[in-house]
Amino acid sequence: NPVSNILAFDLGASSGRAILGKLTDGKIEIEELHRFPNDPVQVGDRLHWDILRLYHEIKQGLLKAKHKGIDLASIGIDSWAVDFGLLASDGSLLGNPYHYRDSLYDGVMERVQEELGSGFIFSRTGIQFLPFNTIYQLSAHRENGTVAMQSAEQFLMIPDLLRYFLTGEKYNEFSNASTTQLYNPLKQRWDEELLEKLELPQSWFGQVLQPGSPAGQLQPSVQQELGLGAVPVYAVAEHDTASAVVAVPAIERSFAYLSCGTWSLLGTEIDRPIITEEAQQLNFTNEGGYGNTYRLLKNIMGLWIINECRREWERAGQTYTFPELVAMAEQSPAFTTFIDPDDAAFLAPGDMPSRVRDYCKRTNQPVPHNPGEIIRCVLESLAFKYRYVLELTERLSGQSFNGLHMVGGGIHNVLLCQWTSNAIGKPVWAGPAEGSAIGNLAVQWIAQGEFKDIWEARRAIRESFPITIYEPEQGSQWEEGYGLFLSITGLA
Ligand code: LFR
Repeated sequence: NPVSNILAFDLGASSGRAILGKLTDGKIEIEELHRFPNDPVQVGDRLHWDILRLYHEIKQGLLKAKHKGIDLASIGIDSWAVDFGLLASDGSLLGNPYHYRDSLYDGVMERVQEELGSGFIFSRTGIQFLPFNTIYQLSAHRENGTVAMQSAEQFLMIPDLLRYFLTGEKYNEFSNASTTQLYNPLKQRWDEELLEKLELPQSWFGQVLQPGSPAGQLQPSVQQELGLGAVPVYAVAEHDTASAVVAVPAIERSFAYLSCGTWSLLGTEIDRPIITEEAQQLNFTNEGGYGNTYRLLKNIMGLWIINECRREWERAGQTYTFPELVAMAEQSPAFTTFIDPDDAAFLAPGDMPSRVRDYCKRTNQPVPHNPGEIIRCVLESLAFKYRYVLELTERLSGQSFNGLHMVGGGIHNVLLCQWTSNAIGKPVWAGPAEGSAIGNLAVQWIAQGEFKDIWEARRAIRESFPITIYEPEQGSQWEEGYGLFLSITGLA
């Protein structure tokens, strides 16, 4: 069989990469052609994504492929969810997209819930209540009468927008559209009643492509600029978490996963959304996935807290690498202090070490002082929160899991993988680390008939990438620690 070369652009909240995928006789190889920072830019009080820079970096990725003499069969883009750009009638982008952690969105969710009723919103979307969902972002822009809202004609999410720059064609995509909390999975279209109540024009919300759909090709101006041909562009599972779940190397249909990066997303893949009162109460989500599947999961704040701690210490003149911090945590005393990583205090960027200390003070715990103690507290709390959400996932889905798949860059943190296994008392299967990029590639290959279906793709992923197995370590401290964690955080 000839080799199939394709490219995945995977944009995360702190960096992006262009990953070349090569498929030879069912074996996948990947190569990182280009990696670039994705630094949000604060302008006054507002926090933006540098969308044109990201587009520039995508073109650099295409050029690097060209300079290596690679003939690309196709490309696809995935990114974080919920964020968007608005287009004017002439097709131009109205302003810089906002970062979902912008303080403009503070308190908006509560107002919209009050106005429309949480039950109304959840029953139509099946999506968890997160203050940064697109529905609340758009409501905030409407309340503030931002200029973009007045001249907008079309709504595109981040990967839609970049794909549009490349191809000139405007489409939305299902996995990402679901995260807006404006899409109705039962009716399989944008929810007209919700849009109407929010005074959002239906005409902004375009055709929603299923992941794996052809979505155009490099437009002539781009071909000319880069000296490339009419490379086909696919709408992949454009929500990075949807792509990561495609790449879970599961054998059985019923499996639990943890996509571990800036965020930790823990849940299971199901065929029909679970839109019940219990799901709403537990604030679970049913995000759209590849092949009409749904991701029943919860967002957990994840390594964001540690990244923000690092940034804060760096601002104070102390630079620690991630491995250094983890080593310091390992040497600090165990099960001393806990946080609920999903406390609202940890969502916005800022002085995270102080917020961890404040949380400990307000919950009458000893206050962690040095970085080792703080990181220990965060990592143990994350491992316990994983157990908590895993058990809720079992309850809600009526399944029981004999282990947890971990994918994403977070699996480089060996201590976190081991502690997760200790906390859940079950094995953790860690790999692959480039989950989102590999899922992005897999969807393109399935669309091209290189794989029969997602299960054949998952088998190839299992056989192509190493998977590290962590078994729970003996000892009852983790069980006792969990009890402490639950009572301190009030989750019990
Ligand atoms: C992970 C992720 C999550 C989403 C959050 C914000 O990268 O896509 O799934 O809830 O970012 O978009």
